[in-house]
Amino acid sequence: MIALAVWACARACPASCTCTTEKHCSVLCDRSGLSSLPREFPCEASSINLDKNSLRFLSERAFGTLPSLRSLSLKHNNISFITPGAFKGLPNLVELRMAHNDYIRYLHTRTFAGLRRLVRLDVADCNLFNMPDRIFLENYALKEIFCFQNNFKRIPGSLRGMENLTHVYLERNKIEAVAFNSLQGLRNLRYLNLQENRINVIHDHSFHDLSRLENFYLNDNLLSDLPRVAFKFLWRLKMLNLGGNLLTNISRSWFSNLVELEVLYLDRNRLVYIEEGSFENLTSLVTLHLNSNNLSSLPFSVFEPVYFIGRLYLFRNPWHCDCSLEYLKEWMESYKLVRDIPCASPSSVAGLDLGAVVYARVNGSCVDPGELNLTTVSPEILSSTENRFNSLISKLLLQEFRDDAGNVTKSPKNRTLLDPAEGLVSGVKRAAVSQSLVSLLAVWCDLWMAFGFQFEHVTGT
Ligand SMILES: *[C@@H]1O[C@H](CO)[C@@H](O)[C@H](O)[C@H]1NC(C)=O
Ligand SMILES: *[C@@H]1O[C@H](CO)[C@@H](O)[C@H](O)[C@H]1NC(C)=O
Ligand SMILES: *[C@@H]1O[C@H](CO)[C@@H](O)[C@H](O)[C@H]1NC(C)=O
Ligand SMILES: *[C@@H]1O[C@H](CO)[C@@H](O)[C@H](O)[C@H]1NC(C)=O
Ligand SMILES: *[C@@H]1O[C@H](CO)[C@@H](O)[C@H](O)[C@H]1NC(C)=O
Ligand SMILES: *[C@@H]1O[C@H](CO)[C@@H](O)[C@H](O)[C@H]1NC(C)=O
Ligand SMILES: *[C@@H]1O[C@H](CO)[C@@H](O)[C@H](O)[C@H]1NC(C)=O
Ligand SMILES: *[C@@H]1O[C@H](CO)[C@@H](O)[C@H](O)[C@H]1NC(C)=O
Ligand SMILES: CC(=O)N[C@H]1CO[C@H](CO)[C@@H](O)[C@@H]1O
Repeated sequence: MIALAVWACARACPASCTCTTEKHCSVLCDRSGLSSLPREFPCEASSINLDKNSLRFLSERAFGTLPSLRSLSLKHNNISFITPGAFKGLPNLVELRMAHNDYIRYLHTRTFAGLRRLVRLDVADCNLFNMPDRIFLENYALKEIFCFQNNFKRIPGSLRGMENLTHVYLERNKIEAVAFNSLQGLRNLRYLNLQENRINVIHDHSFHDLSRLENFYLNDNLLSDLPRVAFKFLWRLKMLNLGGNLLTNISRSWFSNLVELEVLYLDRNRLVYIEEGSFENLTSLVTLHLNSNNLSSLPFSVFEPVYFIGRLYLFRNPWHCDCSLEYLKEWMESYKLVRDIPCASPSSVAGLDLGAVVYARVNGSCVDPGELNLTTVSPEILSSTENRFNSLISKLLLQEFRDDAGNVTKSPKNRTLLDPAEGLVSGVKRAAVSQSLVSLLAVWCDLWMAFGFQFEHVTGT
């Protein structure tokens, strides 16, 4: 034994355990095949580890009186009943871990009686259905509660008013709603995890008291809407995860006060519409996840007046790559913080990444890529049509149509591409297609045959 000064720790060491005295008296009884508790522990014990045994039952004062005990771990046993007052005699216990006891199910109001110094409680994965409202009445010091992976259908009422709580883990339960008073009084909460529940409604003012909250997980629930000012008082919020819900519209009122928010997840929803100014007050934002939604446009005005230059995730959306997205292309090029913006429309650029779309300019203003309508053109031409060329062709077409309308303002360089070069294309039904279109396609085919690879290079792919 290392230190004779605390020999008592070793002396009363239970038969199936190891006791170490390196700093404090630690009693290690994990994986020892215990089906009941040892009769006695060293009275200097500072921590006891009983993980991975087959304990089934904790009687009153199950551990006797251990005034030095600060940490007790009972994870991965088969405890199904805890007698009220089981932990009496442990007045200085700071940490109690009981996760993964699959048969606990219910806890008596006086289960944790006497644990006045308890800071950390872990009852994750215990098949709990609820906790009595007054169960934490004597646990004034409690700061962190791990309750994930249980069967709660609502946020336990016992948490209400626990002003000293800083971390609450309630992920992977069956919570269906957040009532207006569920989280009342949690003024020191920094971390709240409600992910992977079944929350479909959040009542007004539910988060009213969470003014210190920094990390908030609401992802993978069933939310299709949020109260207008849900997050109004969450001034300190740094990370908000709303991914994996059923949101379709983002309201400008939701995030209007989140001036410290750095990361916002809105991925894997069904977003089609983001109201103007929705992100305008997010002056600390570093990352915005909008991927895997149903967005076709992202008006610049959603960011105004803040010029957002953080990372922007936009992949897996059916983007409509007209001139309204040109600013995003510029962001892609100037900041390298945006990438993967697949265009679903207009058809002339469908399948291209926004980064590969070349916007034409007429007299300085951007010209939208057009819808391609080549149904009147022969199949051979259609089949040789490549997406990357569609972009270019559509622009040339547009330019040509403008010329037809009488506003010819091309530079000589661009103009030369439009010089007539008839007769090269066979199979085009001239009757249905304008003369200029024919000449254009002719030039295109000509160029394709002659300079295919160089051209491809020029179009920026
Ligand atoms: C665990 O406890 C439950 C209920 O008390 C019992 O049905 C089950 O057989 C026990 N499992 C083991 C491995 O002891
Ligand atoms: C919070 O902690 C303080 C100081 O330890 C204590 O006086 C107070 O009663 C606690 N509040 C609650 C609701 O337990
Ligand atoms: C979403 O926004 C669109 C466009 O403003 C509107 O027509 C629609 O009613 C909104 N849907 C919801 C659920 O608010
Ligand atoms: C942004 O903050 C300002 C100042 O607090 C406020 O007037 C404005 O309404 C906020 N914007 C939004 C979209 O709520
Ligand atoms: C995407 O939005 C369009 C309307 O803009 C709608 O017709 C379509 O059903 C939506 N798709 C999904 C998967 O929600
Ligand atoms: C192009 O710009 C010039 C000078 O700004 C202007 O005079 C002309 O009307 C413009 N033409 C078109 C087609 O917009
Ligand atoms: C394409 O042209 C054909 C024949 O002119 C017309 O019937 C069809 O509606 C057009 N399609 C589009 C998408 O404009
Ligand atoms: C062409 O330019 C004239 C003025 O220069 C303008 O009135 C007209 O709208 C323009 N037409 C098109 C199709 O841009
Ligand atoms: C006036 C005009 O459309 N100029 C364009 C000519 O082509 C070059 C390269 O494709 C463009 O950068 C110009 O804007």
